[in-house]
Amino acid sequence: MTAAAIAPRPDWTREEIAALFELPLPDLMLRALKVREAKWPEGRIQKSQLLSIKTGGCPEDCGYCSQSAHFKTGLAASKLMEVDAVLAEARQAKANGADRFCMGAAWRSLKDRDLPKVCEMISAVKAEGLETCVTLGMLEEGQAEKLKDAGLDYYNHNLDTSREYYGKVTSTRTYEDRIETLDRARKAGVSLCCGGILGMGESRADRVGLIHELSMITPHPESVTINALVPIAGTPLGKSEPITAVELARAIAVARIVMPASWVRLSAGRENMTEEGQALCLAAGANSIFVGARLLTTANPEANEDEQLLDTLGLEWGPRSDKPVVNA
Ligand code: SAM
Ligand code: DTB
Ligand code: SF4
Repeated sequence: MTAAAIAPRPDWTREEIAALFELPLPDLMLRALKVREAKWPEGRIQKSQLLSIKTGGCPEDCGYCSQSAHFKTGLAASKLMEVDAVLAEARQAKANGADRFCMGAAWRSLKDRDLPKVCEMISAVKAEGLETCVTLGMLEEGQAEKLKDAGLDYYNHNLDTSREYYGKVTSTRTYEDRIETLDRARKAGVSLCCGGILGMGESRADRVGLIHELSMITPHPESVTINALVPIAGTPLGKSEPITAVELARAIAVARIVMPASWVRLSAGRENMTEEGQALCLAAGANSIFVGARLLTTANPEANEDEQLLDTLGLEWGPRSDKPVVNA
């Protein structure tokens, strides 16, 4: 199949996406691998590294999150970090081979009073030769432009699940609020990193709904982040039935097919997965992971474990220049 035959489409229907999920696993994987062959012939794995620049005490009630002030999770809240400390972490990430550095804050929305410091962080990280990403909650008009001017490449803002299931996960904001912020980032020329979480008690139909919503963002988010729930004791979703590796791999393969030119990241949850489970997800078309021993507040595999994983699979890390093949 040529790259041109696999142009991103904004008009996927829920039925088409549901039908992909229903395919026998090898057939689904084959479809995903054809996309990979046409669009990502180098087949390398991109490394992003996270840092929580402002931890805990969040006024939102996302039922999966260690950082919500609504739940007793035992996490200590802290203030916005200093720029120098963030820069030191970014340098360390670069030395570890990461090419994107994502700074996360446990905020409902970005306050103008914090903007100058966050912009300083972005500029300092960018000057190190890293791609920059931030996830700061909702954005007001005009804020995304300031972040962009500071050197922001990506804004992460997840839809998390289907529109129908969203109210079961979070009550303090709406799906439309999320989409509005995504629009604001896009309008300012910032690339989008957007995805969701699997294993929150949602149904297959909700997973279909999430990917359908992502596919209707035009153009598709440049990065699609697929998280497996990291269960947090004390949160409403802390005792959810874990997603199986096969279902996670299916969702990744479907995302790879539906959003062929997007980076698809096997995101949170790898710490609780076997090497075989991760292998299945990478073979299904994921071409990015979070590296570093910590995500935001929870553990992630150590660097040597990831080296071992890639070695076992015969995969290589991707340089920043790796880009999808553009359609003729
Ligand atoms: N407060 C901002 C927001 O919610 O947009 C940014 C930080 S928030 C922690 C970033 C994303 O991390 C969430 O949208 C969610 O998809 C993901 N996340 C948070 N806790 C998680 C968990 N326990 N397991 C998996 N993903 C999680
Ligand atoms: C995303 O989709 N996953 C990352 C990033 N975007 C910000 C966050 C994962 C958080 C996992 C739980 C924690 O470490 O607190
Ligand atoms: Fe706050 Fe983000 Fe956690 Fe929701 S996911 S509680 S908005 S930090």
